[in-house]
Amino acid sequence: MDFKLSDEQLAIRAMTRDFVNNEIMPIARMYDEEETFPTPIFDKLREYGLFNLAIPEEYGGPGVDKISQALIVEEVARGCAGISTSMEANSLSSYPILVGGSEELKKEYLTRLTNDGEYAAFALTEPQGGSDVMGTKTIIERVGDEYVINGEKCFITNASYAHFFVVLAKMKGEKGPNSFIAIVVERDTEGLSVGPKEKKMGLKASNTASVMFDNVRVPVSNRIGEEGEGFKIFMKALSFARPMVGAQSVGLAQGAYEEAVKFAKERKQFGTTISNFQAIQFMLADMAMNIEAARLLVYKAVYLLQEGTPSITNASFAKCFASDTAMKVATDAVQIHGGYGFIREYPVEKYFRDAKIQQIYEGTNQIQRVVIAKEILKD
Ligand code: COS
Repeated sequence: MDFKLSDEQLAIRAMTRDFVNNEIMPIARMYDEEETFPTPIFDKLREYGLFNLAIPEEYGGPGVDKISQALIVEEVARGCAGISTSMEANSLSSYPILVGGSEELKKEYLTRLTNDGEYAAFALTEPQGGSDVMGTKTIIERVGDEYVINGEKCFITNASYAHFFVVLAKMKGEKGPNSFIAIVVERDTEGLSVGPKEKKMGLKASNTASVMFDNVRVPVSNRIGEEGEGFKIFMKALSFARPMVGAQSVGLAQGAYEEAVKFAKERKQFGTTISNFQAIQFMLADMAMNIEAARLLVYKAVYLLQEGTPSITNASFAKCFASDTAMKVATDAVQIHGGYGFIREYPVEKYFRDAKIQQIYEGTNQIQRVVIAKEILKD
């Protein structure tokens, strides 16, 4: 057993940390206030090889290993979880193609993300429910050499900027896990429209919108895998994505914790810095301990991905524990700041708002527990 990062992984982390300190920390608040999409940051991340992290070199990606991907996501989220969320939307959209796509699909769509600088969006959640994937209402029907799609997806990251969507839809008249098709849909297809940008509590640098499909015709060649494989392809994709949400939560927690330590060492009450009070020390100690535990769960889950043995349970452990930790750490970081934690001048207010969604997206933490329990109780 070896807890050491390789020299290359340490170098990637150091480079990303520098990038985040110089390029993201200073502008995170501005993007949060203005709620604009940080295209210039994404262009720079691309230049540095810190974008499209899931895509192998053969398709123009940086080809980083999974641990390095997690380290990069962690560092970027320490600066801004809105930026890391939109950054990783291309990875999330790549997973179904990497898991189940033909070589032609991989070459066409993954290289458009890398070489052509495009954006993609992962379209799973629907207005009627995001947790119950089997209850998907978007319908897909084969007509000759095409599929016709009707339905609506909501809360779709980067929808306003996506050049194409990776969509899960249910075959007309079919039921059960084998009734789904995963498919790539071009943005400019007739009948596809994107709703207005959502106004959110946090992650304001990240774009979120609905996508509507009104008799959208898509060539059969855009299907990912076979008819009936869509559900499992999307579930497998989530097993790759959830550990990275865990990494993001660790980074966010780390950022909030560092702010809390700094403030506690500066703020004076009763003639001494508040870091000298045990009430504050215990909160800081719990933060440090839980962040470390979350980080180890995340690294274990990404290590299993890297080994080619993704674990559904470990992915859910990592996502659930790390995001609960991020929420708790951000809450306590605000508490340590007292009244200053509640005003926008201090970064902990943003960490607090950004933390909440970590417990909700890519499967709520209640769903993660459902997934874990199913695996425990399986024959
Ligand atoms: N990898 C591979 N196969 C998987 C899988 C995974 N991660 N998860 C489920 N499957 C398989 C199951 O093994 C089962 O296969 P068989 O029929 O061959 O036995 C099939 O898929 C159906 O699975 P299950 O019976 O568990 O489906 P349910 O409808 O009961 O529940 C949950 C599935 C709740 C786990 C699923 O709907 C889920 O993860 N929901 C949350 C989705 C989510 O994250 N939404 C937010 C998206 S924002 S990006």
